[in-house]
Amino acid sequence: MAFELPSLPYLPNALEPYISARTLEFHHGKHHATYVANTNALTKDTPLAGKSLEEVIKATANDTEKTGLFNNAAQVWNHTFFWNSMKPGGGGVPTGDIASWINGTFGSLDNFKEEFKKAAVTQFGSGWAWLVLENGSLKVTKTANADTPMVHGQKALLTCDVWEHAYYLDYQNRRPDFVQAFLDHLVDWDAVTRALSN
Ligand code: MN3
Repeated sequence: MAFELPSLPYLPNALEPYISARTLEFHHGKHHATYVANTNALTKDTPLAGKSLEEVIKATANDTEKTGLFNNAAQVWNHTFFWNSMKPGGGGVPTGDIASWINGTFGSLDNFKEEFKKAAVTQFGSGWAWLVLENGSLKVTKTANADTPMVHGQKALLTCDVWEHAYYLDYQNRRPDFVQAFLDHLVDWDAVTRALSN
């Protein structure tokens, strides 16, 4: 069974003015779709056909002959997770256990946002900023290109795509402004809570 491009969990214009419909349509309909098509082409008629996306990612993570497949499969997963890290009317203040965890780990929500923003802005070139669970603790990380927490023994809780295609149409070179808008207006804290209990 081939992999399929998942639908966006909201309409393409739902995240405006922070992410335009034009950006989301290109990002989901072209970039994400291409990663899905490439993953299908590279697994077709191989022993990895029929495996889950997570299985394909873990099986290829340390195989230098499968870098192309790893990059595409991990990008499929990362993008689906990114769409689900956001919601219209997001941002704001988390509640419940995740709020206590954030405060206990980073001191305050503002400190967490500063640390996440720093990771996002200092990722040189393409990549991702993450909030992850590692050995029972919250941690802010960044990864390059398609790299993804699951191959580093971490559970992803939240991510922001900092490849230029994620923000260039709306923010040009102003990555810090995009990340600030993501944190202030788009983060779905309920999705973080769900990821934590998965
Ligand atoms: Mn992207």
